Amino acid sequence: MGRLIIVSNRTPGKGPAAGGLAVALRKTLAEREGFWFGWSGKLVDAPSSEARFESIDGLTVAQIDLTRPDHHAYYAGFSNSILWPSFHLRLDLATIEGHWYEGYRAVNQQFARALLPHLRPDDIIWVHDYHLIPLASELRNLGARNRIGFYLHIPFPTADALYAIPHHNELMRDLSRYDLVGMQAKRDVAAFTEFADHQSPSSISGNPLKSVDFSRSETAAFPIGSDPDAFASLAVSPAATKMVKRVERTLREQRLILGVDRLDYSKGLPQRVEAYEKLLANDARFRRVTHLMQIAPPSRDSIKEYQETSDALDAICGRVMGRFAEPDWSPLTYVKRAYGQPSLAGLYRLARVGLVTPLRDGMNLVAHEFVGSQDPANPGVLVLSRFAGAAEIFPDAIMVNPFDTDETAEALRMALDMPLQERIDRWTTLMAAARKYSVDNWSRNFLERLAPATTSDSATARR
Ligand code: ADQ
Repeated sequence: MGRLIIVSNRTPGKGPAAGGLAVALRKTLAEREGFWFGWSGKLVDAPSSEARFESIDGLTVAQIDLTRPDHHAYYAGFSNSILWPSFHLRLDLATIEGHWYEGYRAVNQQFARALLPHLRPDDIIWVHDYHLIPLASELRNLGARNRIGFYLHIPFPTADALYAIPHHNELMRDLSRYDLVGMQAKRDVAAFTEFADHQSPSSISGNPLKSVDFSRSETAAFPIGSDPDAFASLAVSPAATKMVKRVERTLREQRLILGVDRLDYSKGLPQRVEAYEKLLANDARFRRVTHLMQIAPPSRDSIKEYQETSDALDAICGRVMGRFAEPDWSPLTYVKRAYGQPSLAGLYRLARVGLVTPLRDGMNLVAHEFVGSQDPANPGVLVLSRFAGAAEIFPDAIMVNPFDTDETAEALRMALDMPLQERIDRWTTLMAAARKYSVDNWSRNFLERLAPATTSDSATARR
């Protein structure tokens, strides 16, 4: 079995891995040998294509440094001000500066040059996310013949949004040079296929994609997940219980509605608070007995649109407080900080409602983590956006259109009024789906498809 080389924008740092994804990939690496390659986090004056290897908590990591201008164009620029908003169908928030593409391409070339000397012919390479779409092309241009897979963690855009991206035809050509392209949801594969099919000879003449040959590249959905049983244990761990006790003291008998998200415009945070405001305005019986807690650590805050989202959330939280708070009751808590997984698991379990209402999301792991953390005898209810990839695998959530705050308010009412037996029935099905789509199964399925030899190796081993 060949080694596995994982490539992502950043490599995991020291200390306990923050997310389930990093834990799962580390586990896969430990089983197969190989290393994790990415940017070190350091900005330097002169570009270098020398990778530095080190062992971090038993994981072999190879890193390169980037120059400040290259990093700006590649990361804050092309990746997060063009690709992220366009792939999330927010062209209104995109800043289309075509020249950023050069920095994006240059960094991908630098990754390829630094990685190539360390590759063996039978290494399997697994590239992660929109920052690195051109990496297979750049490696192949340098002569790499390895199996290379790509996984997109965010949604794939509709054709119109894709056309708005500078150099979109090169990016599609880049995708065609992977052996396997993995997407989160069937929705994404359908959008990709529709786009790829346009290049057939019978389509509109002059289509710039006419010459892209997708015949050697396979595209399929591999829905990512969490480790729901690990969350079930974490949720009753001493660290979780400590957090739960603190919050219970201030909540008293109020029922908790919980949101946990990076502070990102794709997550629909102002709309969510507005829906809660409507719940309180429409039905006085929910005042004084419910509490919304929104945990939203800032992210990418050098980008103007992220600061504006933060301001919008500040404003609406202030408005709801001003409108409904009383000297002895506060309708919401808004915390702009990150917490460890045990604390989050405890809060998920304490919540009567998990409010996961992104306007568009690749999968949404918070939905998975919320399901995993519930008490089977008294589970909470998941209110979920139909525009999260998670909607495809969690049909037993209460599904909402997050743009329609009246509908979300009504979903909150249903969730808060839901009888115990219905909560148990819905959760049982959700938990079965969270287990089926666990992060371990995700990585195994992807790698088995990327490197079929692995399948026969493991089949032989089982016999
Ligand atoms: P994200 O946009 O970051 O991920 P999500 O899938 O919800 O969104 O993952 C967020 C992770 O960060 C979760 O593991 C969550 O526990 C953690 N997190 C959130 N708020 C936190 C807080 N306050 N403190 C600590 N941890 C917090 C992208 C895509 C998603 C896709 C994932 C994985 O946008 O659609 O599901 O990658 O592919």
